[in-house]
Amino acid sequence: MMKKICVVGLGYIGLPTSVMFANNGFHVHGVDVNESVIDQLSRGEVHIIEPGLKELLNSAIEKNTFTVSNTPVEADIYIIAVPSPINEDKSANMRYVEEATKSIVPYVKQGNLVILESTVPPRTVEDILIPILEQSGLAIGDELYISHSPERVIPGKVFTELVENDRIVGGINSVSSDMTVELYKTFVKGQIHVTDATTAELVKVIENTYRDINIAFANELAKISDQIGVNVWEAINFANFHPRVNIHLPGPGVGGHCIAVDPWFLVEKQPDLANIIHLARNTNDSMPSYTAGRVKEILGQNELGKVAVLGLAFKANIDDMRESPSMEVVKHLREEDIDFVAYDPHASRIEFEEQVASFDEAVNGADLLLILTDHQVFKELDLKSVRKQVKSPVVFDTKNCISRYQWEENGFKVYKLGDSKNI
Ligand code: SAJ
Repeated sequence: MMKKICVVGLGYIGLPTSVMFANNGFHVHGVDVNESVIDQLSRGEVHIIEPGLKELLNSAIEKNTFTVSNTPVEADIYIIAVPSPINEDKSANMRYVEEATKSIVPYVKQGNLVILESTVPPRTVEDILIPILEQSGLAIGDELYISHSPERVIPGKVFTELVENDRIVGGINSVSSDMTVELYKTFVKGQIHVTDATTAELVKVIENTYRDINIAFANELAKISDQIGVNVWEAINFANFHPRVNIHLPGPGVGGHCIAVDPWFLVEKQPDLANIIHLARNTNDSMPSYTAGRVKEILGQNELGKVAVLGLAFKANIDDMRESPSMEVVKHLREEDIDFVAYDPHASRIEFEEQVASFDEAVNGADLLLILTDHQVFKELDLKSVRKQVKSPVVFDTKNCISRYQWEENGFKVYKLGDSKNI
């Protein structure tokens, strides 16, 4: 008898996870509160750009192993994969996790397993999920099993990483862990590491916190290098030849709803102890205004006017502008009354007044090209034609993604974030 899984939350984790199980011998019922998501999925359309997703979705629909609606159904296993954002004041917003957990209480039965996949503050399973699921009347740990198993995938490589990456499983007891390992073993080829729920919650958060702190270190090095005649990119590159050094890369800020979010969970939990973690967050969040300040200096030094902002997405070659440092930089340029237009080749729609729909419209008559996202297309520009389009040939590359030599060969003055050696 085909086991049934109910996945609550069909975002960039829940939907790929659903279609992965639906193509690996399970019947999956997907639940989302967003009616347009339900409508699109019912028509075999996807609201997330991810290689392989549409094909896997349609093969599951054809096999009739994937259904969607806005309410849960009775199932053997429930997976909660809803957003776990932070509020304006950086506190954890667990509303979606709470609502999703409450929504399955009327359906859970003896012997069911509930898995929380969302990235959450440590102790969420113990302090939020268990009290809610107890309302089902089932004995938690004996009649209803619970675990946490977070994701590590990155957009663009989700289906490879879902299978290849090691996975961590944290059950409230060993039966819960064993059932969860059994489930993921159906497609996970990476090693599955088992621990308790709270440790698993902490592991996921510290993976991203580790990255945030290391990016903050790189950003601080960029600021120092801007003052002492060093090119930070050259220095980091050479330092990383040390067999045990892996310094990350500077940039105009840290975006996305993971690295810029998860460390705040620890700051909120233990504000007096999470000092380096808090300072790293503030350092990374200072980069958009630092970048805007450098733009202002460059404009002043060269008596320049219009800026063409190139790159709005929070990372290369995707269209996600939510939580993007570029949007923060744009806000600072506006506050400084700097004349600018903005363009992103992956943007699916115009989201603000100064945004333009084409590269040509952005660079025509520009005095300064400001590269904020290292999209591949910015590395392959026809520099001879760009040189003719701009009013002044000056570029400020905050991601070290263009060749100084090539651009200087084409008559451009090249600035780079953290490089006061080559100006
Ligand atoms: N960034 C830097 N310097 C760097 C690396 C990244 O400034 O050296 C910036 C990027 O430009 C971007 C932000 O940080 O704005 C986040 O970039 P990312 O490459 O970390 O991308 P995410 O957030 O999509 O993926 C991370 C990954 N976590 C780790 O690498 C530890 C991914 O494995 C997680 O699954 C994901 O967060 C998540 O969902 O938690």
